[in-house]
Amino acid sequence: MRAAFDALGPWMEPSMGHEDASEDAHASAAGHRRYRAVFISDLHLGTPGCQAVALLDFLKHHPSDHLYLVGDIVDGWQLRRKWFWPQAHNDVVQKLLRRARKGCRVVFVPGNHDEFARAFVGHSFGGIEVRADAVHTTADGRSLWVTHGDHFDGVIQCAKWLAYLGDNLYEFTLKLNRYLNTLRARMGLPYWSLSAYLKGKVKKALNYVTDFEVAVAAEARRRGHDGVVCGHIHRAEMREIGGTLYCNDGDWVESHTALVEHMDGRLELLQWPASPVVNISRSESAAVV
Ligand SMILES: [Mn+2]
Repeated sequence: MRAAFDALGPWMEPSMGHEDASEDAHASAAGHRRYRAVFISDLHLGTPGCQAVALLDFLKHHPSDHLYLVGDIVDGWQLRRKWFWPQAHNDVVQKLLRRARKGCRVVFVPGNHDEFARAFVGHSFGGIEVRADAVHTTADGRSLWVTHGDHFDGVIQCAKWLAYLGDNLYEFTLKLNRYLNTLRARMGLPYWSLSAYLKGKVKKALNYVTDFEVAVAAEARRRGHDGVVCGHIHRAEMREIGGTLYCNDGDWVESHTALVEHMDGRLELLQWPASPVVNISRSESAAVV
């Protein structure tokens, strides 16, 4: 628990009022559109992979009435192993706290990487409410269940295994492939393609993604909601699954994506800096649902 409080330390720093006025002036001068709600997850603050600078810029350009932090905001797993906390990560935390101070309702739904915060469900820190999950009602009356999504790992075989594998694995396997085949050649064995083997694995991985999406949507429906907003699998997506709207707001490690609700209730996946959202290839109507 001590570690949990330590990790929360940056969240609880005193306000930095001096930047407020200038930033507000900047926001209104630039005429940034205001959104009803912004959903972000999988920031993984505390890891070198976190795209904190892009995220800060995104937050500056997307003021909102509601802000949902949909889990894996601070990566407690990584911080426990090695402390990594550059200024930009602190700036993100300050920005979130400042947003709460300025009247935005900020709700933090912890994920598995910041599960330490689950001990504080029902409390609020600097105006940020910590919730096990949340329900957001859109301007057009749709009820969205907001959950990180890691609880569905149990229903998806090997998802935990997948969670630990990243880009590093790919590079590692390429090296391994060369090494293995050098050995095989020495032993007079024919070339064996590890990459072909992995292609099969990747196909299976895509099945996990689909299984995850279907499971989360089904649970939202079972709970009586029109849709769900989650994160966790770092794959931005918005589509109907069996009549339930499945939204995954992506991540700020690779894809720099967020889900936003316009003032009229329209939901949209955004990538920042703006560019085609590469991750959501399977959705024909990726832009707006
Ligand atoms: Mn997660």
